[in-house]
Amino acid sequence: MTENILTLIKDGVVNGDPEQVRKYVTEAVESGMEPQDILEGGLTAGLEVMGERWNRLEVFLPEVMKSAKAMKVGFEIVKPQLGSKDSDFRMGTVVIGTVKGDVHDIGKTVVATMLIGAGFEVFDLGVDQAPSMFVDTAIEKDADIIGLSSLLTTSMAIQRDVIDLLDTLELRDRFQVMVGGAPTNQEWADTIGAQGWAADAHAAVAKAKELMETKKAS
Ligand code: B1M
Repeated sequence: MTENILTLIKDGVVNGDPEQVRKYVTEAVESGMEPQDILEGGLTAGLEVMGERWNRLEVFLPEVMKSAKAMKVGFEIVKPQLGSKDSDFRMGTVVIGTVKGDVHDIGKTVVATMLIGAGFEVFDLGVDQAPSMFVDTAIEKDADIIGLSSLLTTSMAIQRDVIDLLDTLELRDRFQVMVGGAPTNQEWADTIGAQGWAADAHAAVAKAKELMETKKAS
């Protein structure tokens, strides 16, 4: 049953069919399935298929956009299940966004939602954001962590620009910087001097908690 419904969700994303996604994600939620499993085993799995097809030149931009839209319909349904319960307790404050030149927002939004679920206060700037936007908002919100998402090899350099701007403004010690997104890795994070890197949303939550410990200890 679980396998079946996840396959139907995945196929709905692959086919860019929001109604199929809505129907089976709702069914999965109502049956008590873990939101994390729906997200990873169904919704994200569908987009991964599209990424592989794109690499093989089997699909083009309009199909991928349809799939991304269908995925978002499903994500909106599981999102409340991943989000935090009302609480005054805050793990820390994160300003997150996708960097300038990059409009991929799904992974960043998943990370933001998981951080909220883990008790962080999150300010999501959206996509295509300039370094100054991250830094200004982090100052304004007195953030602990700046989270930078990049899905393109060409936009990765903007992650470095944010760190350079913090250096220029002598704010490097005030914020922990976490980077992520498909083309990034630990080596890249080390190269640009980011304190954290995470491969996926699970790892991002664990890393954010670790960065808070580091911050408290310093
Ligand atoms: Co684009 N795209 N895309 N795309 N797209 C990729 C990223 C690509 C790998 C596809 C490919 O060629 N195989 C490729 C990038 C190649 C590269 O540079 N290395 C690519 C390209 C080239 C492009 C365009 C340039 C295509 C064109 O126009 N010719 C263009 C660029 C537009 C721009 O940004 N300026 C483009 C456009 C698009 C769409 C608009 C059609 C659409 C985005 C829709 C949207 O986001 N609203 C789209 C999509 C959907 C994809 C793929 C298929 C799926 C991305 C996704 O949402 N994955 C993608 C191929 C792929 O990744 N397999 C591809 C699901 C998501 C849950 O995973 O985003 O990886 P992901 O996020 C993960 C982790 O990376 C990590 O955790 C997340 C959750 O687990 N993570 C973080 C992400 N951010 C993090 C931040 C953190 C920590 C972890 O800390 C702060």
